[in-house]
Amino acid sequence: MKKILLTVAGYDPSGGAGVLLDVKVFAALGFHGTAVITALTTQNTKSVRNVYALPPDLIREQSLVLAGDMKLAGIKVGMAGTWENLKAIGEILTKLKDIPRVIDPVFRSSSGAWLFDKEAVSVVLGEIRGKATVLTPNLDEAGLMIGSELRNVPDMKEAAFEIFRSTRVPCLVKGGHLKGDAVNLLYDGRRVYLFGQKRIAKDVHGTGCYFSAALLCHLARGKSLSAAARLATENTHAAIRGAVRIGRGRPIFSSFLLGHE
Ligand code: PXL
Repeated sequence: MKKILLTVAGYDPSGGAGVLLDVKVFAALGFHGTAVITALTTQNTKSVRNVYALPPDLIREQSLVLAGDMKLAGIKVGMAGTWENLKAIGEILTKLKDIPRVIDPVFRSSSGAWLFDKEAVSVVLGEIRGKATVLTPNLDEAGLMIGSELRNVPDMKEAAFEIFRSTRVPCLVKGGHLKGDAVNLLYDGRRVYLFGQKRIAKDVHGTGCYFSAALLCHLARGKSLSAAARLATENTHAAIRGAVRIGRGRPIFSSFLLGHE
């Protein structure tokens, strides 16, 4: 039987990000995917129209009903929607403390729409303290968490240190939006690791979701955090190559044949 992973995230009807993408990545890497939805969005490959967060009790109920039945091998948290939802998710993460837990702190879409309470961003650090295996902010999200803009690898390193100091959770800052090559930086509380890839000139929607979902798969398979981060970086790079335009907007991950042997 396949191991079971859970994603707690938002619903993007295009399938380009959120729970639909996560479950596809889980399946491509050999897992059964389950999904608790935190918010519905209306969007297409061009932009996000609206975000409708679900109430925190509904997130609690979806998670408890599921976890009461089956053994989960790992959990990934994506878009929470609201501060109240993040608190409910925090309770779930505390209950599931013996399995790999990846938190991708999604605050804003690439097209600029807010996917989380703007006012609550700075207090997120306290809520997730000690509750995860790794945090995977992108440049923008890490910058919002520490209150300064990140432009280069030294900035990413400082941000990862500061985020680790205040959360006690290892931090991987995704550098897909850097100028020049894409470099992911991991600080696991002891060492800094860099995972670089040549930039592919393609603005793909859902790369952050893809990376954190793949990272969870490798952790659930028993890889160390640095080995899992290296593999997930490679998977994401291969997948970006294969991304396609299914609508009139940005390319998304649609074919799952590449890079998943
Ligand atoms: O890529 C961030 C993201 C995550 N989750 C959902 C989204 C988006 C961006 O649009 O819609 C559901």
